[in-house]
Amino acid sequence: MSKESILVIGANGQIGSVLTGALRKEFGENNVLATDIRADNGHDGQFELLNVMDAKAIASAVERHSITQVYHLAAILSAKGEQNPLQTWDINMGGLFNVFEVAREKNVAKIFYPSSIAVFGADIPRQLTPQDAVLKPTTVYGMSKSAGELWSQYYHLKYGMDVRSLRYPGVVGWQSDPGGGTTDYAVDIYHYAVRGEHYNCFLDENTVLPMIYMDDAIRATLELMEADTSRINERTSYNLAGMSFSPTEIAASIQSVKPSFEISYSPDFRQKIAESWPESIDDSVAGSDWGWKPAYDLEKMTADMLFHLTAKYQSA
Ligand code: AKB
Repeated sequence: MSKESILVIGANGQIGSVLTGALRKEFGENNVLATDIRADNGHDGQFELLNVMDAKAIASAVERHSITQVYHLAAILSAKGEQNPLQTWDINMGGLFNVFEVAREKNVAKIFYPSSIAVFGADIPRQLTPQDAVLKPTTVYGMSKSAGELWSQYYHLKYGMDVRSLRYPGVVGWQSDPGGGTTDYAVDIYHYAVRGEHYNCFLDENTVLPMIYMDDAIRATLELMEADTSRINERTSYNLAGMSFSPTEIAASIQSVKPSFEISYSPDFRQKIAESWPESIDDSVAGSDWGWKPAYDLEKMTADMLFHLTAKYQSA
């Protein structure tokens, strides 16, 4: 019987919905409370409505469920965030402070805070961007994540809070839909391919970005959170890599299985965001500190995505 009692905030999101299932498998159905600002999207276990801007509601959930770990996944992402920069800052930072303050007051043992490759901007090597590259993000989402990383470190240094964080690349999975990100095209494209439809990509054909398959992203999160404290030397956030590809390359990998798939390109405002980010990430520090190693490359991901999405559409 697990001693952990886990709160997931943002459990209906792209990563949250898959991570909640994985945590329930690991720690038991009844030991993971899924929460989101939107109504339950079919979670099997306990679910409560929760707005991360409501500190009292977070405190009440933590108290009522004797929470020992919080996964704080609620945030506005890069593309959507640019529509209302000040509101994005308020929600991304306000939510973070609410979670950190409740965790500090209620002595929550461990917190997971997702960061992103969006923390990077100008003046970085764009190939194999290192762990300690300068952070000059140009989106409000990236700015909030970069500030959030420093606050994670601050709460650790000042209060001894065990906050752990990953800089997720674009996450690609069949189980859930992304929302409001610049890397979302890499999920959408598979849906169009499986439905037999033409895909018009919002990024330029040669824009290379770092991505990771959902299975790897979830495993990285669980491995980081389960690693012995002595192995966590980076208290801002760990660089994390899976693979890197351009829209042309992902299209070619789909066409190797579905030769009739067609793609065109109409870059929009997201192109500029993508161009400010790294093309590939050096995650060797995560490898040496807690043993991180990705399992999926583009070919393996395409095979898995097409298999699962075909089954999903057939059973719908
Ligand atoms: C986005 O595109 O905004 C996110 C991210 C890379 O953090 N997927």
